[in-house]
Amino acid sequence: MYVCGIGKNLNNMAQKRRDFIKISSLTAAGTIFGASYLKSAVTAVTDKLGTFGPLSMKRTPTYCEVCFWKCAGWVYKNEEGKIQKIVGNDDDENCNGRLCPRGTGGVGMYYDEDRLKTPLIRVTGKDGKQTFREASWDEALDVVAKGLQKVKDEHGAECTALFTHGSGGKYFGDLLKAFGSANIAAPSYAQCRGPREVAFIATFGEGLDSPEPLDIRDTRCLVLIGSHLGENMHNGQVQEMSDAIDKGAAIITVDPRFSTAASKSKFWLPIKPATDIALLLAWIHEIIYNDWYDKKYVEKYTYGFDLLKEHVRNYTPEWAYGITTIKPDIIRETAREMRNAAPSVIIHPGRHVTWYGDDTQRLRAVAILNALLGSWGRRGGYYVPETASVPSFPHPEFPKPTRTWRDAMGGKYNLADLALASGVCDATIPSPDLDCSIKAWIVNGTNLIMTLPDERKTIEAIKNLDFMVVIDTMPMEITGYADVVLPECTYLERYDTLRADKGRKPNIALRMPAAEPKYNTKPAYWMAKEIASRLGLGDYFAWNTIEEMLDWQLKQMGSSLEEMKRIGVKNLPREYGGLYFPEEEDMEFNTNTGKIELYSTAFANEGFDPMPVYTAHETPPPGFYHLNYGRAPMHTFSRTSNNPNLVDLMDENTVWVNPKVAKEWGLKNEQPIYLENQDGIVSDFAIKVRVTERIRFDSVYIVHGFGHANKKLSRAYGKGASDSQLISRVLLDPIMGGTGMRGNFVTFRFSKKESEA
Ligand SMILES: Nc1nc2c(c(=O)[nH]1)N[C@H]1C(S)=C(S)[C@@H](COP(=O)(O)OP(=O)(O)OC[C@H]3O[C@@H](n4cnc5c(=O)[nH]c(N)nc54)[C@H](O)[C@@H]3O)O[C@H]1N2
Ligand SMILES: Nc1nc2c(c(=O)[nH]1)N[C@H]1C(S)=C(S)[C@@H](COP(=O)(O)OP(=O)(O)OC[C@H]3O[C@@H](n4cnc5c(=O)[nH]c(N)nc54)[C@H](O)[C@@H]3O)O[C@H]1N2
Ligand code: SF4
Ligand SMILES: [Mo]
Repeated sequence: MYVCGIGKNLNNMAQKRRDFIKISSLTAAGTIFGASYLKSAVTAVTDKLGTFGPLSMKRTPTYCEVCFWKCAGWVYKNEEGKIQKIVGNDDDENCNGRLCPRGTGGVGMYYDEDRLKTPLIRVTGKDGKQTFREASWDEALDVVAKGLQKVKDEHGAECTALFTHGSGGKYFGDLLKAFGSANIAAPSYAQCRGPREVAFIATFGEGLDSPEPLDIRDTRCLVLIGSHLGENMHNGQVQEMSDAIDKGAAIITVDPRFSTAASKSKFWLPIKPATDIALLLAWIHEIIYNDWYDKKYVEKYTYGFDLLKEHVRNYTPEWAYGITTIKPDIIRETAREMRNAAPSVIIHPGRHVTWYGDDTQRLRAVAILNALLGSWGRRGGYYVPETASVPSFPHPEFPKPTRTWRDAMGGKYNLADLALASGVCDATIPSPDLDCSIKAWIVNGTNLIMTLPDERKTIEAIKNLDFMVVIDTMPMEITGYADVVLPECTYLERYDTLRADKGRKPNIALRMPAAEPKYNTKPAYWMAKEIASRLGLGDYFAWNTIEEMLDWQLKQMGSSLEEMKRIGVKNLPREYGGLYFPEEEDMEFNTNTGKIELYSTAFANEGFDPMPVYTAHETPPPGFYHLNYGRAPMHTFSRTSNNPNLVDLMDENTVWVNPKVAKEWGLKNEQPIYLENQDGIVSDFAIKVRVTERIRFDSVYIVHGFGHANKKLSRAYGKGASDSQLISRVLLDPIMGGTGMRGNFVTFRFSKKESEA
């Protein structure tokens, strides 16, 4: 397809497109996109689970933890009390009653016989080799409390840190704050959406968070810049995108790869990697110089329009063509498409946006384009979300730490609004510039070895620690380096905090156990409370049982635990009436000027370009290709690659190679090959080649989360290659410290030996 030309209007190519997508090995998920797709994919997974019982089976409410869209659902059990299936809750806006394949396959997390089964204490050196002895909970928790207390006594509580992803973060976060540290970091910020949040805060005065407040269902034009919805299975967005397509919305996909979303698009722009800012500037130029922007809106709400107009004067489509390889007429045509749909147009802000180190500026360009088209606060654009406010169970005030992670950043990244996981990792490696390097890590629900770029650095940091405890459900790579491993039961076996997501309506959802914890596993809230009481911090966890805490919270909100057990999800009325789109009202923006800042005063104050500029990035040397990576619909990061149900759908990743490149190298489909990056790092395992037109000749593509090196993962071990291992070059975003991960190049090696020679 790529050879057909740059940026073709794909409207007349439907048949070819269908043929094209058939070659996808994404099975059902790649071929059918809409509601029927979701149903068929769900059936595919549930069929693997065996027979369904009657719908009179006992059901308990939950919200999903297979990814962080947190769809609410019902867990069904058969007569013997065995968990049979999970289905979506009809009242939940995140899923509208339908889970994605991963959510349905969440049952596999519960049944996975490779799970962590009992607390573990290290017996040999910190080598990642997973040599532990089994311990009782009492002993393991004592060791954790002592390990943390020793660091506090010797270095201060500020030298401890929490890395977390998922619901346990609340409890371990409270524990750490009570202990006296504010170093709470999640890789879902500096390795994911951080640059986007900073760019939108600078422009509109607020970040987007999750779920993003995008009115996709009513949009008339959706522009996806590397957001591969359909492979990125964030449920509500995928459903709304298929609804929008059914209603005739135009999709414009900018992606060097022919993604599933591209196959559903009116326009596919196979951009040269790392050049998106040039395309965005050319679009801004077209919208402004053709007078296609929303004049009333821009006049009323924005700051810096004249400066922006001058700034983009020379960024013509012809200029961008030379950089992006997207033809000028396609740039013009797509700009017109957006303008025709405005204000019901969404330039999608993306989510995993840490690509090339200038990501905050790219997302600023995205935010500016949305502002010019007037889509913020408009139907079919960005809606105004509301969040339910859940009262905190009473506890003493947290102490104020004397130092925080910010003090370890050397005055950099002041615009980062959350802690940087990569920054806290760096601050663990002793340096003369630091008052104290971090000495103890609590790692909850994040496989840092595969999540942070440059694993060599992560391992070096860990080796400098006095103490590390890992809380996980599976023997993932990170557990191999822990002093103590605490096995958490899965989300199907526990209560958790109420889900209070933002949305068109404020809402809450309950997760409660559908089954007793298997093996000798426990919920995170219990572990945190036990550790707190050993550290003399029991007052911060003053509830006796989590049921008591939840019931207290719910009663403050006019509900009860008993009600939530029955309904699972409760949608609350909007506090300020029914307006998701206050277009006729005056909007206010929490920026320095009170306006939407096309010219960012906050960036100018910090010495950064107040308006986005394009800078060229390195291109691959001869014989090397951009290492491009992304999602598969049936897997989440590295967390599902051992899940028996999901492994049935996809058990390894492949490396996508353009036919031209395959010919040059003599590569055949299914041929196992090693990948070597620009720093001489060779993938631990061979990965099978997939020859496909769907990838540009200057790039290869692999799905993230495979290539596990831990033998205790019996299904995932040695399957495919790990992108994380090959991401050794990090392009740091100077504005907020995000770790750009797409500046890595790989070449092919026919054997592991050849590259070692
Ligand atoms: N190379 C590379 N790196 C990336 C990305 C990429 O695409 N490529 N993506 C980035 C993005 S967008 C993000 S958001 C981050 C995600 O990063 P992470 O959230 O760290 O993702 P996972 O690697 O899946 O790690 C999740 C860990 O949680 C464990 N776990 C699962 N369920 C539970 C539970 O109920 N309790 C506990 N305690 N543990 C549980 C899993 O076993 C696993 O070890 O990674 C970022 N890093
Ligand atoms: N199934 C599934 N869905 C998920 C997740 C999961 O693990 N599994 N994780 C969730 C999370 S936390 C996140 S953050 C999101 C991540 O998903 P997204 O935010 O949608 O996407 P990315 O991972 O950033 O980007 C992947 C796409 O970017 C394209 N790309 C690569 N280089 C370039 C470039 O230079 N320019 C452009 N325009 N495109 C480029 C790739 O070809 C690929 O299609 O997915 C979410 N949804
Ligand atoms: S999108 Fe899928 S995996 Fe994510 S929370 Fe929803 S059902 Fe679970
Ligand atoms: Mo993410």
